[in-house]
Amino acid sequence: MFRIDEDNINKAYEQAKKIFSQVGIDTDKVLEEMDKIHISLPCWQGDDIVGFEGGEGLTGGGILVTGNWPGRARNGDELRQDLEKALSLIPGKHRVNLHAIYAETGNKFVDRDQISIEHFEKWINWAKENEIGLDFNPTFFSHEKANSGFTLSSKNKEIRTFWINHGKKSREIASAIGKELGKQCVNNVWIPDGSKDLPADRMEHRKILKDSLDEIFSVKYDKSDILDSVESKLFGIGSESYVVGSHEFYMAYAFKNDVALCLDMGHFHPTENIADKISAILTFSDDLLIHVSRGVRWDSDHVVILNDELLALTKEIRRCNAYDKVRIALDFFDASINRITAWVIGARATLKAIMISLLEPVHLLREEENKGNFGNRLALMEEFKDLPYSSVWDKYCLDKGVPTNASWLEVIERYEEEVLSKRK
Ligand code: RNT
Ligand code: ZN
Repeated sequence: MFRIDEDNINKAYEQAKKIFSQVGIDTDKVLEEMDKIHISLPCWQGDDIVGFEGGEGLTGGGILVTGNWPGRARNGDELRQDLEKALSLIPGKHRVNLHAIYAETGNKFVDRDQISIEHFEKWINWAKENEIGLDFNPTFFSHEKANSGFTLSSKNKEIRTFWINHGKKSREIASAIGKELGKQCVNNVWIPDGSKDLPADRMEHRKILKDSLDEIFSVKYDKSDILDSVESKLFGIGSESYVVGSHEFYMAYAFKNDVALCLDMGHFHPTENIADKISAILTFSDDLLIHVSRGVRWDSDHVVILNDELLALTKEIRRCNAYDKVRIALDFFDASINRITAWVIGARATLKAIMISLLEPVHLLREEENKGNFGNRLALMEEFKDLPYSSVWDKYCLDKGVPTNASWLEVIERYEEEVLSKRK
């Protein structure tokens, strides 16, 4: 597999360092800044969002996993083993994002309104051993009480109460995880509620959702343990005409109630880029969660790659000087390729985009902007596109002790042979 040898990586880095210093960028400092970046890996990419409840797997929710690559993780031990493999191929120290359905309840069935911190003991111990943070999500899908298409916004009181209790349990768990690990745990609420065809009453469900959220968030926790967030969506499969938790709904809710907003890159109009929204939101809020994803036609969750949308996002975070305010969580799921490969592609692409944003000579762009010379500004943006970013990236991988270039694929090939292929 493609790999530049160590000597050449070091030489190329020294060269790149000089080039970047000519445009006022200190590459050594950027490498240090990268140490402060911790992105969250979606545990659900490892098992096609099946979870450990022993049910039939992902159902409803307007999300869909396709593909049948062999080797899906079937339990907590396998999932953690796979995550460790993925993390070993990603430079830096990162986080893992859990969903409530990844509770480990032994052989006992525990419904979602009954789960508690003890069911995440193994995850917590594992996170401690690996010195990583954990994030959390209540799971409002793949459950008989979600079959009507409505959960927190359901007109049925019994159903709604069940999900409110699940939301409360999840926050309790998330804050306990944050406390245990000494690292703030982001607890993100996303619900699938909506309808395939035109509703006659859009208002009622939104009022109910507001009340349900009020109840869930009425319990106060220490913000150093938990950051609450709410995630909007434009449409999903089976909710094409109406989504209760729309962008406007949650933006208003978040600002009024001091919870963070979550923007998922795949949850807006196909030509709408969320990069422009960051400065608008951060004018009014100190926190923002981004679900880094890739929308393709009607699917909002393809594996993230280094494309223009991703670069627009990271450059904007950098230009807002907001890497300490914006939490970055990957959100994708693809079962048609090796699942560990999927994690590593998405994580490396995101980190590369972050690094490129930190290496961009923004001050020179601003200089032209402040002079009013927008032609120069645009020209410089174009010229800066081919600065030797890859030489700094290779050095970063080398320094962090992870495989450089495409050589990580050899590790996956071996793992597939030795571990995944034996999962029958
Ligand atoms: C679904 C949302 C949500 C999920 C995860 C599994 O459209 O993006 O974030 O992807 O909770
Ligand atoms: Zn998402």
